[in-house]
Amino acid sequence: MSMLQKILPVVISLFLSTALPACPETGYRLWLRYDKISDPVLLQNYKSSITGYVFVGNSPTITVTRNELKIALKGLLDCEIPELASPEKIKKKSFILAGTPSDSKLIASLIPLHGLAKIGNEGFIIKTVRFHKANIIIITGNTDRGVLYGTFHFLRLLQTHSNITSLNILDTPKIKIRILNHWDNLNRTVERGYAGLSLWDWNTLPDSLTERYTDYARANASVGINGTVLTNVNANALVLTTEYLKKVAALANVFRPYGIKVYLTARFSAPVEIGGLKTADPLDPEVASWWKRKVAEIYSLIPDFGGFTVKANSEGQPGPQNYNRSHADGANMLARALAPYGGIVMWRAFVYDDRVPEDRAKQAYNEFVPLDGKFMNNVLIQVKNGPVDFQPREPFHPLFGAMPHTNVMPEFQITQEYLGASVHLVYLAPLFEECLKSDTYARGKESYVASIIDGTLFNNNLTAMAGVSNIGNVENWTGHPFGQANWYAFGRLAWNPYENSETIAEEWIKMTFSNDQKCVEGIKKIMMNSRENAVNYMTPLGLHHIMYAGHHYGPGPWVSRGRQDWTSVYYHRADTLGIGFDRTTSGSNAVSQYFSPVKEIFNNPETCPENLLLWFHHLPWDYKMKSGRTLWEELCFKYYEGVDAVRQMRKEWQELKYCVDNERFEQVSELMAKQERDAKIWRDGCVLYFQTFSRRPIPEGLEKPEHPLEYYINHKYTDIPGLR
Ligand code: BDP
Repeated sequence: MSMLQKILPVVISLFLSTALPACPETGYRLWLRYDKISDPVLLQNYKSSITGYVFVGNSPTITVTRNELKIALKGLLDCEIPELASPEKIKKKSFILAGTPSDSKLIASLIPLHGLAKIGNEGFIIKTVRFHKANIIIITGNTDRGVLYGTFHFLRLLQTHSNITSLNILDTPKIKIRILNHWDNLNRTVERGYAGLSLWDWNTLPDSLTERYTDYARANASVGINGTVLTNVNANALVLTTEYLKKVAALANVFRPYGIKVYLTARFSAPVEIGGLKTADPLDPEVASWWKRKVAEIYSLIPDFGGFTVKANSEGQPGPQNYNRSHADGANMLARALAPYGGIVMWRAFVYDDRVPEDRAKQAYNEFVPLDGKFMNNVLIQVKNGPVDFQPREPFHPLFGAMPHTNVMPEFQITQEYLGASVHLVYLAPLFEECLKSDTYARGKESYVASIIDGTLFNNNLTAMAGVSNIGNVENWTGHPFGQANWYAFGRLAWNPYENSETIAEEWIKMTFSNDQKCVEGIKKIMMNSRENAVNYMTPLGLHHIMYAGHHYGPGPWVSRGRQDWTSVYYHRADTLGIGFDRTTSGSNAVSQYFSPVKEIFNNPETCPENLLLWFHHLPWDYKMKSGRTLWEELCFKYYEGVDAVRQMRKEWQELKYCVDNERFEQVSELMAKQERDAKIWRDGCVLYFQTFSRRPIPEGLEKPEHPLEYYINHKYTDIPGLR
């Protein structure tokens, strides 16, 4: 063979690999990309540590886990890693051994029992063990689900280029139920959804089960999410009919191997609407037995059904109060039907009514605290992170810590209803973290929200955390490529509510974009600043609920018509004297719902954190802020700071072009341009509107708004996904 003949194929393949464009990046793979490890030294090191793998056990969970590892290793290590036979006979030097100790005597002999005793039924151990001159990486747990989570954790180590030479990891979730809430309707529209239609294609279910359902389950399992409520909290009783339950069962079958249970929203009036009863009164025996029969039917189709989420007597939804019964009467009636099967009820505390002459922020507490101790053990009260409604910034909800004899779970919103939909880059983990790390003082210092919801403060066995999903059927799942980070971060925080958002961001960036250190730092900076920036250009200094009525995307501080507690003027209370909602002891007294010293801190404008000032106080325009500026000036500066930060972020993104694929680079660049445009609309609309009360100039040196106030009031958005 001539030299030319020898090198020709190499030259051709080299040419092809450089000349052919890489596959276009759609974002579909989320953080489970499994591209080849770019660092050649590390790649070699991983290859010599993983020369084969063996799984023991053959449950559906082990099968999908084995498959995940196989695909991932092939991608990451760029070669087929052999699956080995029985571990005892292996001659290899370094391999992975995965399974439970009950399926493998070898694992049982190598993993200490006291370790296994610590990890419950979902935790895992990853440990490098020396055995007959071989290094074995053992991935184990007490159950196959532990092995599944351990395998995803191990893959995350590879994806984030971590050292795997001598592993000794033990991890277990701190919260039992880690659940997404889909606000998906049966016609496939998604309430507050900005990423296309619902994933659930009810027309083609139960027969057609697309790959997407499996990939959804994989993504959730990879971050530890173990439950999904398929339907909108504004529920449709039809989903409880036999026809739909069969479709739900088909999805449950797909999700089961990944450790994910399905849950449904229960419309309280279902016994009337689909059951033909005259009433849905929870104390009526016929109603209770209708639900018992319905629940029995559900479990006959879905043996591991999770339970119900219920929005009752809230925003027009039916509930027990329609029959003069309490929330406890309603929740317990459903809980009794579910209890024999191990099912649960997540009963939402998002209850308020404009006919109640009381500050909306106080109503949930007033309604639920007197019911503390009256709920059954399989009920959780699902509380939004703040007392109003998923605003860019709210204080923590005063119900956290106020119901020591009740299971209380938080609900966060992953979909960005009030934070720029799928157009603004806003990394939400710092918002979630702010709530979780708030000290309620319910049992003295260090009574963090996290320690209430993980059951440690009040000894609850049943714990949960819910996130309102931002997922739809668009190719990249979330619309904005950075929306994926919010899904990811929710899962990681539900697994460990003490984790910090920066660590989570770093992991996600490495898995989703690049391990290049400069790149990671650059993207992380953008993400970590993004939530505060959005607060600044939307609702600085504790302002809240001043968005456009209806779609909630743009500003609407002028909204004053219709139901009072749905207007903006109800919340900002601006007048010629000042601005802000007086919730002090001399105002609505919402501060009294917090424990000391939190209530005193909030009650005094001098000690109240400035970022919550106008949440708790109505202050004069000339009130002196810590910066030395007046309140009016500070408000303007914050709004301008917000827009300037978006401009800065755009510059920083441009510098990252070298490490981001073209598709996502361009998509994010375009979205950031829109974000700047719309941040400016927020700023200018709000500043001009509040100026009509403050009657003071916009401080020297700040650019003047482009248009008069009327322009912002009449502005219509034509290019924002999902706005209706
Ligand atoms: C509000 C949303 C509304 C939801 C409601 C809820 O605007 O669409 O139905 O929350 O959580 O923020 O029930």
